[in-house]
Amino acid sequence: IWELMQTYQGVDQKSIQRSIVNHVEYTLAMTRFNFSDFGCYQATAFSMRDRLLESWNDTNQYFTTHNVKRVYYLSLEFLLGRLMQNTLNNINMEKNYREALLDIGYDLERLYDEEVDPALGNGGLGRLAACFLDSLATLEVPAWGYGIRYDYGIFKQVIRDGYQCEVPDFWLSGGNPWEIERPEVVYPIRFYGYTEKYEENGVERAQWKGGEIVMAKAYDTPVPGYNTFNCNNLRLWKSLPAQEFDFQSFNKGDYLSSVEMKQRAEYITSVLYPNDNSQEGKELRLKQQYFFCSATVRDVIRRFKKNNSDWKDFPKKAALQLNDTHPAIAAVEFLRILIDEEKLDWGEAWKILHSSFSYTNHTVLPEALETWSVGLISHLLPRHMELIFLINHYFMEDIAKKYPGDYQRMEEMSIIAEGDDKQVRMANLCILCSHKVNGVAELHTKLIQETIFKRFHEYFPNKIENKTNGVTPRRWIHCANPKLSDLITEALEDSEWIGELERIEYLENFAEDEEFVQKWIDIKKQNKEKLAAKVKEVLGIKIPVNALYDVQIKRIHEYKRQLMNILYVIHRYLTLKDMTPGEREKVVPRVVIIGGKAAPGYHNAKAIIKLVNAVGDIVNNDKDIGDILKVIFYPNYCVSAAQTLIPASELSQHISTAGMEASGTSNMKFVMNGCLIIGTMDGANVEISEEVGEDNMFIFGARVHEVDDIRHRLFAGEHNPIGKRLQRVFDAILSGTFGDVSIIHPIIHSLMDGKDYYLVTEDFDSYVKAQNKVDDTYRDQKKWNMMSILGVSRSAKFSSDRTIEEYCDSIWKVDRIPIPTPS
Ligand code: 26Y
Repeated sequence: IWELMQTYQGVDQKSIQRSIVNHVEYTLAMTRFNFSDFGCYQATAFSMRDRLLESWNDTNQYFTTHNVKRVYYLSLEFLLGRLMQNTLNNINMEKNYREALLDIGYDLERLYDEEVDPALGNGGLGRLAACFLDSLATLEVPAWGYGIRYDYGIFKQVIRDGYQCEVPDFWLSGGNPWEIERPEVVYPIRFYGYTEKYEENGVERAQWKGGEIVMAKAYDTPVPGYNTFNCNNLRLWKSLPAQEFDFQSFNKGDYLSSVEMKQRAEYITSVLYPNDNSQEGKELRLKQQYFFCSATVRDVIRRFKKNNSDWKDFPKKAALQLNDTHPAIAAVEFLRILIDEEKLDWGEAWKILHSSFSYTNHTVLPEALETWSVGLISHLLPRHMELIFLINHYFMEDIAKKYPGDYQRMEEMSIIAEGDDKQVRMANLCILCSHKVNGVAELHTKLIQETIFKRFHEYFPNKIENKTNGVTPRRWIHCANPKLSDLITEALEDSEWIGELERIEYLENFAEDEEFVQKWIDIKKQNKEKLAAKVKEVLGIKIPVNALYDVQIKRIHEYKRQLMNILYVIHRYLTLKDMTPGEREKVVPRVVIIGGKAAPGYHNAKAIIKLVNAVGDIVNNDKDIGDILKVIFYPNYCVSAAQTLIPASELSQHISTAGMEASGTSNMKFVMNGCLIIGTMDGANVEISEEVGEDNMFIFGARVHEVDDIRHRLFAGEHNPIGKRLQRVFDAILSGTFGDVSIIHPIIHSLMDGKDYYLVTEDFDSYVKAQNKVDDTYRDQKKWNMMSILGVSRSAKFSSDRTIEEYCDSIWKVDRIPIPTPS
């Protein structure tokens, strides 16, 4: 064994080169004398994976031997982004690889661009899961992510004639060198069928039988932490047919239908649903949820049983976190296994379930709260439906005891929404099954306590708590903005801030240091140049570098109010048109960039994309305007695009209607990159303003407590905030100034009719004022840069390391377990 241990992968130049070239020849079967950039990328990734697997194995072995408590993060989405750069930085090998590659004629940065961007998520929720994985590994918490290995990630957005088109993203076409297929880790997963009741030792028991079986196979991706030998795991499940042929139909001579069945099984994990914040209720989606939850729960139980024999110990060994209600059925599956298979009684099983599960809520939007029809669940998962009814029955008994006769309250708290088409409310189910429920920013948590979960908060006063989101400084500062990272390291005289962001506060001392500020300015300029080159390459549009870069990048949604942004841009354009050339020269030049995907079925969001493109077409080609205003719709916004856009931004927009954005996480990334925020008092903006100071942001708009009343008055026609400026903008749109944008006309008309649910017309004036203040401040570059540096120095709270520490302390009760460094 000792001799075999000597094969341990070296970190010197020769070892790295040898392992890359070996992979070129033996893994990729290419000639070592001539290989493409893509081949080199693949071989380099394989050589890195070899190194990761050593620490991955050591870590798991150590955790198993010491029988430690593990965290399991269950999520239907993991929006990882590219892995090579992040991995090299986390394992502190970027320099070694860069030099080793250069020596054989390859440029590491070019290889980074060869990697596909794995996009197994929609937006904030999926990206949060990815940041959490990085922090969990960095903090040496024994933790596994569990999810689905979709064949198709979120669609690629292509713009044709100003409209969004969706192109499938088959991200695995070039292979995936980061994952390890585990053909030995497979579980059978049942669907449909029936339940059979029987008696055993005088106890009535149930068993789920029949239906059809699909197999779940595991694929593992190592998750290295920053500056630690620990390496965690992300396990994703792929569906497979239970057997190559369905012998029954095969024997009947129905060969084709047996192949069809095989395809039906594979279909389960084929595509990520591209909706965020609005549920579709499709059977296939429920199948995905159950498929992945069942495989995960079985896997967790198997691991528990390796070292433990007493079920009571389960909560001491496992904490399962539900990323929104999407994996809610895992709780019921766990209960089913404990009761039907492990033969525990209800009381014991419930206690174990309740002490090990917890749930994060990410939204208050009613259309995003999942419900599934009782009919569908009964058909697909008959035993689970029975268990849900039982859970609800016991709970309703408790409520009736505590509030006799209060039927209204019982109706509100019931898991089942009564009516013609009975529905299961997944959030209510999750709250009941969990010992802790959390919101994702202070304001959001307060809102769920007072509105959607009010009754639950009264009944379980210690259950719902806050865990403000965070983002990983490794990807979002160190990798995305390496020059800024180096400058910070130079000023603080060491690089420990990357793993302990609290240390960044000392940067405050440099906010007025002329030499430092000049370097700060130069870096922003270089990042802007890089973005400008990208925009030229992708869109063929030249954008000036001396303009203020104003960016709004996120999923397109009415509540996020990209519409208000573009209405303001039109106002700015019309105002510029009114000016003399001399007056125009005094205006702060701006490049407005908007990017984001619309859910394929979300008509109004797609109309907004068309409007942005149409405005860009006119403004960008208007000779009067020239370089004073440019309007860019940045296509196919994704994690890798964010890594170029955010470091180049000077102003970013987080302008949702107050109370509607649960947290937002890109706001945090922008602050960390020295970008100022124009925003409403919503989500984590509130906490950002507490940290960086309201004076260092451009805050505007109605506050949460005002929204309902304003909306009511708008709808009742008692209040009309549309002034001359906004009316002129509407007229320009409706009269064809931007060509045929009739797709947006119905939205404009409803705004004019007061049907303005998102308060665009109400907030427009204070938005314009805030924008004027932006221009004034930008003219004073000294002040602007000071605000920028102060923002960065006060951003420590928004590291996901802080968030994860809070989850560990108050929800999961797990310890950090650094594994011993190999000698
Ligand atoms: C039910 C299904 C259609 C669905 C799928 C995805 C519902 C919601 C979602 C995604 C929600 C999401 O991304 N929410 C965002 O979570 C972030 C992380 O907590 C928050 O920062 C952000 O405000 C919130 O919109």
